Amino acid sequence: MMHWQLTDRTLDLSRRVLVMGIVNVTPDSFSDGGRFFDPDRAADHALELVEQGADILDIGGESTRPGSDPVPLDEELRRVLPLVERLAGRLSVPLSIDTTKAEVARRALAAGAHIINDITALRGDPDMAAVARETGAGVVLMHMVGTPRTMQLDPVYADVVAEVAAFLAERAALAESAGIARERIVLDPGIGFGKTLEQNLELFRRMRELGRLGRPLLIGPSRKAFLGKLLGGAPPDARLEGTLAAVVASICAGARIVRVHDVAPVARAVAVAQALIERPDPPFPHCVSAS
Ligand code: HH2
Repeated sequence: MMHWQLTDRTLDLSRRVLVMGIVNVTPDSFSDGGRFFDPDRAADHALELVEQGADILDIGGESTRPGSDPVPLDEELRRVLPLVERLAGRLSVPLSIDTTKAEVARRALAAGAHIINDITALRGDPDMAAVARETGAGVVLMHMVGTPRTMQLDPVYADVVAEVAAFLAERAALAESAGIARERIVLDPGIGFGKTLEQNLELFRRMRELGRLGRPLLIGPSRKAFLGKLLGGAPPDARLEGTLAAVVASICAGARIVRVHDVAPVARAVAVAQALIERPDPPFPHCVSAS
């Protein structure tokens, strides 16, 4: 059985692939910057994503698109806290806070969030591990080379999959030694974070190797630039079908959580992919079955 333990509940990852819906309260996110910057609109959008089938909401107040600059603490708090306060207690689904700052995580968790999604895998803020330990939050540890400002300049790997796997194993071990229980940790290879098109594709092709880490995997391919490149330069709003294909490929490779903008179509694709793949008898060839 595969479970993810959060502050006040446990998510069962063995039965269903979970859909994490993205709520960006930012003026500059790469695909939806500015659309939900207003707190009322962000809250409406969050409720809509839950109606569409989101199992988790991931709230972010800092864009991490390639080339982006960090947002000051006060500003990030101003963006995300009112939304967490408004949603916590009103929703049945857990809330994740997408931040690299321990103070943002601490305040969001105090306001009712359940998960810390840290794209630096606890490297960005020396206090983040303590916040996770003290609150009992679920934690997403993601692979990234450098920072969002620099990560796409010239990413070089001898073996991208082996290096991502080694990094995630090391960060998970470090988190555990800092007192964060194993059951609280989910790993993410960080699609598009310091990876060329070829390196992203190799991560998809060999994703099942990351399953050998023995931890639940979260994959975030939604509307990302690698899809635009595969689709002849399609802009973010023309990458839905590409996102669906990447989601299905991820599920086939064993991913248990997918982080996406387009919750309704992804939830439908996930339901069908799971029905196809996870029939144990006979199992769908070449895919990893959780059952
Ligand atoms: N991708 C983005 C942000 N946070 N967190 C995890 N764990 N995995 C991801 O792949 C991931 C993430 C980037 O997407 P988005 O939030 O839409 O864009 P922006 O950073 O421009 O707000």
